Order: sequence, then structure tokens, then C-alpha cells
Amino acid sequence: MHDLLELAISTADVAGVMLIEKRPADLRVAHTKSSPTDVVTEMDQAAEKLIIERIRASRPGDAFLGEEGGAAAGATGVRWIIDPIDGTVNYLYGLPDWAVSIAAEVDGEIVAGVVAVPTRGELYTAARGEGAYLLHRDGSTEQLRCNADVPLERALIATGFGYSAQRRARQAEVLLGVLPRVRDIRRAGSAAVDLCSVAAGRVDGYFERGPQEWDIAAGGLIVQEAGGAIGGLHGKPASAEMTISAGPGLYERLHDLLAPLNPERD
Ligand code: LIP
Repeated sequence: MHDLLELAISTADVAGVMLIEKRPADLRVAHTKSSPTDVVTEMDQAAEKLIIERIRASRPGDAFLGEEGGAAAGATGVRWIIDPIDGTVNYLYGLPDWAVSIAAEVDGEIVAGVVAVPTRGELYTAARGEGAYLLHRDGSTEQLRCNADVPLERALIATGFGYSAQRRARQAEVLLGVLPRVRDIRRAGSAAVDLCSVAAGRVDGYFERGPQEWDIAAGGLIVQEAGGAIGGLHGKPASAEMTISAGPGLYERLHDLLAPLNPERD
């Protein structure tokens, strides 16, 4: 587990540096012109290739699931779940909240997770049963703890929206039921960063319809190791249908607020 975590940390770090150094300087100009998403897709694909090649060099035979299609079966029982850039629109616009997310799963259970937020010089890590940590670029480390027992009306809740217009219209309706009941809402633009923010107590909770396995694999372990919970509606696991996360106490309140709003419907 520790070897897997170390490999995930060093790989996420290298990918993050590459994504900052190779980000085209004119990306912000490009996004108002022809097809800037192609540039981001190219960076996404290059980062995923780098991550898979680097892990494969140390551990040939492992399986992979990557957002950019890097799926491969393996023979070792270890599967790497990768999102090379979570928060691609932020990356496109030069906003800081995008992340490289790498999780290692052994026989179906996530055992190590890393979310690197390179622009902030922050690297969030967790190994199952060993707590969650935030490593700062200056070398300092802090153990992460979710905020506990936050009343709903004082909870700062992160959320996100899908790409399709139909889903967004429904998400706006759900938000109508949530916004008057909580302290406020944040939309940072990256599910992986949102989960790390829950772990770090920078927000109290998070919910979203739509995040994929690679968006939440590493962040989900980080939040659990920081004392929080992650799941779906009515006891289901977190998934693209619905992902809810918060510290103890608030998790149940947030779930019970969301459930009657039918947030799994598009
Ligand atoms: C993003 C998610 C985020 C969601 C965005 C987007 P991507 O993933 O992490 O939570 O709200 O719309 O889907 O597309 O940047 O990898």
C-alpha cells in the first residue's frame, strides 16, 4: 500500500508540473476562438499517457482505468483509476482549481489516493486506515479532519453541474431546494478538489449528480480518512447517479435534504 501511495504521489507531482509547464500560454485567448477544448483534450491525453507510462515502468501488469480512455486489464489485482485533469474548464480559463487524481485499488478496494492541485502547490494523500494528509510545496504536512456536527443552516456546501442542458435545468431545480436551507453554495469546478475541500474543512459538504469513478476514487478515500463519509442516496455507494459527502452529523442531514428533491432525475 505504501509503495502504491508513493508511486501515486510522485506520478501526480510529475504530471502536475508537466500540465503547468506545457499549458499553452495563449490558451485563454484560444478559448474565445476556434476549438480550445481540443487543446485541453490534448493536454488531458498527454497527462494520462505520462501517468500510465510512469506507473507501468514500475509496475508492469497492473490494470488501468483513465478518463481519457486508458483502460487496460491487468494480472496483479491492482487497478489504477486516473483523472489526468479534473476541472478541465478551470484549466482552460487559468483558474486554479484543477487536479490530477490517481487512486490505487487492490482487489476492488481503493487503498491509496492522491489529488494534486499543482497551481496551489497542494497534494492531498490518503492510505486506507492511515489518515489523510495535505502536503504543501514548502514541505510542511498537515493531517486532515472534516468539520463535524455542522448544522445544515450553517453548512457551506460545494456542488457541481453537468455538461448537458437538460441535466443542468434539473440541477438548478434541486439547488432551489438546497440554497435557502444552507449557509451558502460553492461551485469550484472539480469534484476531486471539492472532496479534498470537505476533507480539509474548507467546505462542510458536497453533492453532485454526474461525477465519474475517476473523479471521486482518490478524493473519496481522502474524505473517509479525514473522518467524513461519502455515498449515494438511500445507502447506495457514491456514483454518477449521486455523490454526497460531508463530515459526521452533516452527512445524514444533507442526505435527508436531498432525497425528497429527486436529485437523481435529469
Ligand atoms: C468536472 C467535475 C466537476 C463537474 C464538472 C466536470 P472534468 O470534471 O469534476 O465536478 O461539476 O462539470 O464534469 O470534466 O473537468 O473532468
